Amino acid sequence: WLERLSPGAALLHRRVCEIDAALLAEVEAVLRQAPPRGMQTPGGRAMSVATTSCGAYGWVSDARGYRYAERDPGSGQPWPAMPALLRALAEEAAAEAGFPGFAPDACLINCYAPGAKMSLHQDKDERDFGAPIVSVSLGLPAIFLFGGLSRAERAGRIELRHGDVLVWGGADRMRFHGVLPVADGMHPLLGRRRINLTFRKAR
Ligand code: MD5
Ligand code: FE
Repeated sequence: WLERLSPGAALLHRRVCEIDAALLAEVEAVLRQAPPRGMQTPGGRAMSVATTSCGAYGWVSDARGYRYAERDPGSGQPWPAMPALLRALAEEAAAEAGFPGFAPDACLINCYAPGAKMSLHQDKDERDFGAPIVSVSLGLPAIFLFGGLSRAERAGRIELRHGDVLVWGGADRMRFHGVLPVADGMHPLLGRRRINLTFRKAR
C-alpha cells in the first residue's frame, strides 16, 4: 500500500515482495560483474557501506570528491547495464508515486553488513533535481532518517523493511537523510545483509 509521507514523498510498503527473488537474481549478476567496494569520502574517511552501480553512470567517491562516472574504478570497465526488471520496477514505482516518465540512467547498489550505516546527507551530485529518486530496500530492516531541507532540522525515523520502495520527488528530493547502523539478523533470502537500490537520473 502507498503511504504518502509528504507531498513529494511516498512509501510503497512491501511493493517488491512478490518479485524479490527475480530482482535479487538481477542484482547478484551485477554484483558478480562489478563487486561492491567500500568508498572513501573526499575527507578520507572509509564509508561502512560497500557500493557498486549499474546503468550508464555509477556513483563513486574518493579523494577527488563525489561524482558520477561512466566506468567502475575497480575494473576500469563500463558499469553493467541496468537489468530489465530493475529498470521497469523503478519506472513503475515512480509513476505510482506521481512521477510518470522517470528514466533512470544510474542505479546505485548499497550493501550493508550488520553495523553499516549512512550518515545524514543530501543527494546533490545529479544534474537534474527535477527527476525523482527511487529507493528499494531488500534484506535486513533498517531505520531510515528522513530530515528536512536543512541539516539542523530534526529527522523523523521510519523503519524500512524488505520489499519497501521509497520515492522522493519535488521539494522532498532534497531532504537530508541517512540510515542508522543495521542491526544483526538473518533474512531468509538475503542472509545477513541489507541491500538498497537507488535509481537516479544522473545526467
Ligand atoms: C540507502 N541511500 O538506504 C539510501 C536510500 C544514498 C542513500 O541515501 O545516497 O545512497 S536513498 C534515500 C533518499 C534518496 C534521495 C533523497 C532522499 C532519500 N530524501 O530526500 O530523503 O542506502
Ligand atoms: Fe542519499
